[in-house]
Amino acid sequence: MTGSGFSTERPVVGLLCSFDESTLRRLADSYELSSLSNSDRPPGDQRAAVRALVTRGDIGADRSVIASLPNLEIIACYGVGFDAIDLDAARARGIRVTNTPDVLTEDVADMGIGLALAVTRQLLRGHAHVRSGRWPDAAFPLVKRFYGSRVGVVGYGRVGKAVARRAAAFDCEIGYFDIASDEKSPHSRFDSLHELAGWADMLIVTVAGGPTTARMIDASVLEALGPNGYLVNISRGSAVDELALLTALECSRIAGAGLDVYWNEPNIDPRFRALDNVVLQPHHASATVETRQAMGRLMCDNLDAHFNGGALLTPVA
Ligand code: 8YV
Repeated sequence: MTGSGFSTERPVVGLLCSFDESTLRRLADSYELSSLSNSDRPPGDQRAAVRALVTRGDIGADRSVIASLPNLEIIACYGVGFDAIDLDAARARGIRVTNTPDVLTEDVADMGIGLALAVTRQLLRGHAHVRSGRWPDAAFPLVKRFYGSRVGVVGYGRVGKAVARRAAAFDCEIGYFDIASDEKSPHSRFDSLHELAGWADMLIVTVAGGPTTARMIDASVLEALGPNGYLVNISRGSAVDELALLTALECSRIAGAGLDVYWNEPNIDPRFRALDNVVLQPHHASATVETRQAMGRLMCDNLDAHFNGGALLTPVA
């Protein structure tokens, strides 16, 4: 044992959050675990022992956490999005960073289509209507069709393409907006987000988070989407100007929204709770047992590769 209380044989991994059970077991099988998530900063010798940091996409690792771990070698993220990790701070110290792409793509795309169906077909209100016992006295109003609608995919990466594949099975017409053009895509690329929003019945946002996409869905995009249009966001809350979205929903400037992500998670703006034209999810797009286990395996495989001197499987930096 060292002065920090850790065995010197197994690398010490700092945890910024909790993980699914199988991931925690696998981490504990190979590493000494040190919880860093408490607001009380662990003592210096405990921090000095930490050689790897594991975190989630939404939590990331900011400059101050990185600075507090003088012997950090690798940050392994349990998520595809690494916008909350300060890559510059990591790079400046030669700290490696990995994420978990691909394994969550299909589940995230399922959530996109699930929200699209839920908000247009008003599944949650229909459910509440039946459960309330009001059905015999009052017919549930007609809703909006999803099948055959025009779907504008914002961000045409892995998740965007998986959403497009699913929407095609609903006979939707699909257009996309992305800085990169995909020559092989059967779908039309729009030159501007506003044009896409003006054309689409529904925008499904799948972009990566970070400064280049911050607030890209702003009041003018929502205005172009219009009073019959819907917004689904399965990317990052930061991609949407949330105050503009709340106003658009409150004033029926758009028809509705299906949201899995928000600016301030989990303490979302309380105005969302008063709206009946939204379907809200608790940042759960990748949260199936199967996918979370796959994310955990990939995160641990990256850690193992680092400590065994092998090539990282999915490096970000
Ligand atoms: C999860 C995510 O929220 O992969 C991402 O970028 O946002 C999600 O899969 C997260 O990383 C695990 O909690």
